[in-house]
Amino acid sequence: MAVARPIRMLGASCIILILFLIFQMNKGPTSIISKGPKGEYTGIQNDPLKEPTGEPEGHLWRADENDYAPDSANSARTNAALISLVRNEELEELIPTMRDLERTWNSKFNYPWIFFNDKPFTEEFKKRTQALTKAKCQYEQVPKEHWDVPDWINMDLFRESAEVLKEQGIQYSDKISYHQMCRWNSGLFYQHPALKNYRYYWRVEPKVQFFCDVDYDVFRFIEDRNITYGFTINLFDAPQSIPTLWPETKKFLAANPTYLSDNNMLDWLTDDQLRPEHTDAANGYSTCHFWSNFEIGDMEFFRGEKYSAYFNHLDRAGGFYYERWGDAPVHSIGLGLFADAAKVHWFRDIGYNHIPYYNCPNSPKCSGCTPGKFYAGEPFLAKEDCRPSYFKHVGAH
Ligand SMILES: Nc1nc2c(ncn2[C@@H]2O[C@H](COP(=O)(O)OP(=O)(O)OP(=O)(O)O)[C@@H](O)[C@H]2O)c(=O)[nH]1
Ligand SMILES: [Mg+2]
Repeated sequence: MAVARPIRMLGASCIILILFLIFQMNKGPTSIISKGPKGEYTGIQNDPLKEPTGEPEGHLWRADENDYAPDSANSARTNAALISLVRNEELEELIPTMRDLERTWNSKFNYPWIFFNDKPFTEEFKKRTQALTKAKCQYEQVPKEHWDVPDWINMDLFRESAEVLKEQGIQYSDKISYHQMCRWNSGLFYQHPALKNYRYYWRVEPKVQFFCDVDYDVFRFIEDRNITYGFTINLFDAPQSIPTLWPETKKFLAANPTYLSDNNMLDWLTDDQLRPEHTDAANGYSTCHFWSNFEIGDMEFFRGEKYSAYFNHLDRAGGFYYERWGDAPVHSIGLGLFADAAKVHWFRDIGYNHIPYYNCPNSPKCSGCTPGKFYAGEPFLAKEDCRPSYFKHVGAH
């Protein structure tokens, strides 16, 4: 018996619809990562920064409701400072950065700026930076014993290792001051006498940019929530710069097993799924880190027994000189092991750039960057984004 044509068409449509629904149901959630022809990670997909971003939840301290006058003895400010290690020669690059941060945030809250240098600051540096803010500026020299290469470092070995790293394309590996800077930022900045009475810091580097109006006191925000550390960008590192960092870390952990936090971030530190060859080359460490040219944190964490002992262990091992350990992986591993993961905060609302990467939220408070754009430059930079691993293992709080 012949079936009428419209009925045949209807039947076919139903079958196609059912097949489509089955396919959709089995497809699983949309992936956050994109992959290349060999299945390799090529960058984030569906960047959460494209979704509208507002202010964080809960009570926020505002400049129009509280006393944030620069000279007020009873101001609402907590004991915190903006800190910057910088050279006199970087003044022209620091000025636009200071202007950005003053315009978007600090002109409302007037936290002091403290500048650090291994050399004395020039009068011009002092005059021109103080002119950019109503807040107090302080100029400090790094103590010689914090900056000098420690006496247990063999300089011949340093020079030989630097050559090898240079051949591997590791930037600044033969520049001794770069190693000194990384070591100081890893374990000595918070020991500077000028920071003794401060608890919270916001690290600022010359040349970085800030894009969004932030209308709440970020230091009060982290204090109220007992946040240990805040970041904007999560990146992979060059494994050749840190081959023995993870093996040294494992030795330290084996000797101090009780130091590990109950709610640690080991899964993120040791992820071997996103870029397995990186984890392999770094001997078990994914190389994922908080990009430390931006950090807002609680120095009590770094001054505490666990991180101090960890830094001293690493310092003695020599990798700040024989390799090119950066303060970013060292801080990040310290936090990942000893801090409570719930107390690490992604400042998704603070629009930020340090060449070549961005944290650019989709918010009417921001201008000058493209929401969700992670890098400027060659497309290979996309795969340096480690956020998919961080979101997977730690979350996006
Ligand atoms: N006073 C002083 N500051 C330094 C020295 N080396 C680096 N810094 C500062 O330390 C911070 C990090 O140095 P950068 O040269 O920016 O290192 P980086 O961010 O890894 O490299 P870039 O990608 O070139 O920015 C910056 O705030 C510099 O101004 C130094 O020898 N003396
Ligand atoms: Mg820099």
